Amino acid sequence: MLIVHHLNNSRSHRIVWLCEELGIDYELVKHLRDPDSQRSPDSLKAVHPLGKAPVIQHNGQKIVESEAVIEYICNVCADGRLSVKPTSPEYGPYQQWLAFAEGTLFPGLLVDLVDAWTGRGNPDLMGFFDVETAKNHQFAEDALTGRDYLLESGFSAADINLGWALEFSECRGWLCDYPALQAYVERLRARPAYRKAISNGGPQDLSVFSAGAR
Ligand SMILES: N[C@@H](CCC(=O)N[C@@H](CS)C(=O)NCC(=O)O)C(=O)O
Repeated sequence: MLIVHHLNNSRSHRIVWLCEELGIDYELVKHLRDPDSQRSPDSLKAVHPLGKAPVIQHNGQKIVESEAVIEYICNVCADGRLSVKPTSPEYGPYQQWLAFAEGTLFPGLLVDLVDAWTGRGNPDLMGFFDVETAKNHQFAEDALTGRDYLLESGFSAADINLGWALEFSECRGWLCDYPALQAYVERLRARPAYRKAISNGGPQDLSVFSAGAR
C-alpha cells in the first residue's frame, strides 16, 4: 500500500491530488503544522529526518521531493499514467516543467516570504529575486497563453507540480499581472480530483503565507 504523508497547507496537496487523478489506492496520514511557526510537527520528523512534506512510503522505501514522488507514483504505481515516457516528443517539455516548479520558480517565492517574515531588511537581496521571480512568471505565462495545460497533449503531472507553486505565487500577490496563470490556476482547481484531494486532505489555506505580500 502506498502511504502519503500530508502536511496541512503544503505541497503535499500535490500528491493527494495526483493519487486522486490517477484513481489509485493510498493511505493518507495527516500532519498538522505548528500554528505559530508553520513548521512541521514531530510526527512528520519521526517519519523522515528532513521533516518535510511530501513524504511517501512504498515497498519499504521512504521518498521525499515533490518531483521524485510524482514520478515514482506515476511510474511505479500507475503504469506511467500522467507522466511522459522518454520516447515521447513531449518528454523534454514534461521534464522541464516538472523541474521548473521547485527548481526555478519556488526559491524566489520562499526568499520573498522569509524576507517579509524577517522585516524586509534586505532590499538588495529582494532587488535581485524580484526581477528573477517576475521573469519566471512571465516564462510560465507565455507558455500557458492560448493553451489549457503545459503540454500540447493535455493535462499531466507537471501541471500538478507547477499548479501548487502558482497557488503559492497567488498568495504572495504575484499573479495579478499574469492573466493566463490566473486562468490556469482556476482551471486546475475546477478539476474533480483537485476538489476530492481538498475534501480528503483538508482545506488548503495558503493565506498563512501571505504576510507582506506584494
Ligand atoms: N523541495 C521539496 C520541499 C519540501 C518542503 O519544503 N516542504 C514544506 C511544505 S510546503 C515543509 O515540509 N515545511 C515544513 C517544515 O519545513 O518544517 C519538495 O518539493 O518536496
